[in-house]
Formats: sequence, C-alpha cells, structure tokens
Amino acid sequence: MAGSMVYRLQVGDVRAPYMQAFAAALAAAERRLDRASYNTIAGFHGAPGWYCWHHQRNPRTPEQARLFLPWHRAYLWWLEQALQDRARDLPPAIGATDIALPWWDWTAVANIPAAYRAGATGRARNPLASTRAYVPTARPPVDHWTTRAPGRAPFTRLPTRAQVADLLEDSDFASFSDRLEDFHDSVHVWVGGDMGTVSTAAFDPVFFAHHCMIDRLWYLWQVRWGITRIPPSLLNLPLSPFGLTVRDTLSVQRLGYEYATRSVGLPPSRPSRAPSRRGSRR
Ligand SMILES: [Cu+2]
Repeated sequence: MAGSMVYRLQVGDVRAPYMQAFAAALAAAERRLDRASYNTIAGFHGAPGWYCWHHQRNPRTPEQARLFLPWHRAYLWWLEQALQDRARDLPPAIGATDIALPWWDWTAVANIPAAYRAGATGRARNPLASTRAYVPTARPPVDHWTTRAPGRAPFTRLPTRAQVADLLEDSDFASFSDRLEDFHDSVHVWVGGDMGTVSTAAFDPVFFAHHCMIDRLWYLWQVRWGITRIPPSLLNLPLSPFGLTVRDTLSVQRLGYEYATRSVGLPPSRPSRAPSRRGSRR
C-alpha cells in the first residue's frame, strides 16, 4: 500500500508471490491510458519527456551529470508508487502483497533474469518480457514491442562482483557516481535492443530491474559512507517531473522502501568503516 514501507528484493522466480504481485501491478499499469500508465511513466526518461539527466539533449554540466543517481532514484520511486496504487485493481489474494521493485544483480545473474523472459509465466504474454512502446508524437513515431539482444554487443561485458566491491570502496561521491554510471552504461549496451537506446530504454521493463540494482549500490555506498556525503551544491536541485529535490532522495526509508544490507551478491561492508544502519537514517 502506498505510504507504507516496502522491501525491495532480488528478482526471483516469477511464481513467487512478490514477483506475481509486481508483475500483476505492472500489467495493470500497462493497460491504462492515463498519466498513471506504464507508457506515460516510461516516456519520462527518453521520448517524449526527455527528463533523464544523462543524455546529450540536456546541456550536461558536470553538476547535472551527478544527478544521475538522485534522478533515477526519484524515477524508480515514482513508478513504485504508481504500481502500489494499482494494488486495488488486483485480485485480493495478489493485491494484499507488498508491491516493490525487484533488482537484477547482473554480477550474480549474467543473463536477463528468467522472470523477465518470454514464456516465464506460461501465459500468452509476460508483462516483464516486453511492452508496447507507443509515442506517436516522437520523430520518428515510436510504436513497437520492446526487444533485446543480450550479450550480442561486441566488447561489452557485465560488471563483475570484484569490480562492484572495488567501486564501493570509493568514498568520493562524484567519482563513485561517474564510475557507477559507466557500469550502468555497459549493462544497457549488453542488454541491447531498446535498452541500448536512451529514447526507448525505459519502455523495456528490465530497465527498472537494472536501475534498481544501480539504486541499491548507491544505497549500499550510503550505508558505508553516510547519506550526507554528497556535494551541498546538489541538494536543492529539482528532479523534474517528480516534485522532489536531491535532498528528498537521500534517505530511502523516507521514500518508503528498504534494501536488505545482507542481500546476496556483495561482500559485507567492512565493520571498521560501516556506520550502523540506524545511524545512517538521518
Ligand atoms: Cu539507465
């Protein structure tokens, strides 16, 4: 339910209750035609909204580039809220389960997660496998079912666990953000198809599982280094169109979600440096 705390979990079997609830809410959002529709929200990132801060149509100053993590955190939160609003459209048995975005740990699962592949549900259409990207006002107009070409881009590899562990040692926000953005880019290119193009990447539902992993890595970094370790000049910058500022995105608990710090896939943070989880909440 909107307003309560949800736990974001690793992408699991599509028959797991939390995955079913997520997929059902996503399918309900895909069916809508209004501002709460998946198509509208997907359109914020590239075509037709172009709100995303990491593409060339924005005059990219170094400062704006560092909005990469806060902007996408706000974006994920926006979709998660919209999906939680869909709970009331679902059968009670499914709608009673917390709806949260799952994350794809590409350091552990070096493939599109099974739940996001066609046929995973045994039904005619898996809402996580593909969605219809429809932007008639774009030039050229966009109207197709999203596709992928995983692993086919030459010279592109998914980031490794060792690379991510090394990255989390980087205490400088700007450097951490830029390095994480580079890893993020390679996953987009590795998935290919729509994910490889800024204009339509967010229409592919796996976009949000990928970005949830990116957001989780920022969260793990924050647990280790503290949530106030960010340039003060960024704090009051707006994150359009979400009505949030960078400051509003620093605490995931304030946004109504949590990641388990001991989730698989990453080594635990070093006890000598890690602030306690409670201590990092302010
Ligand atoms: Cu991205």
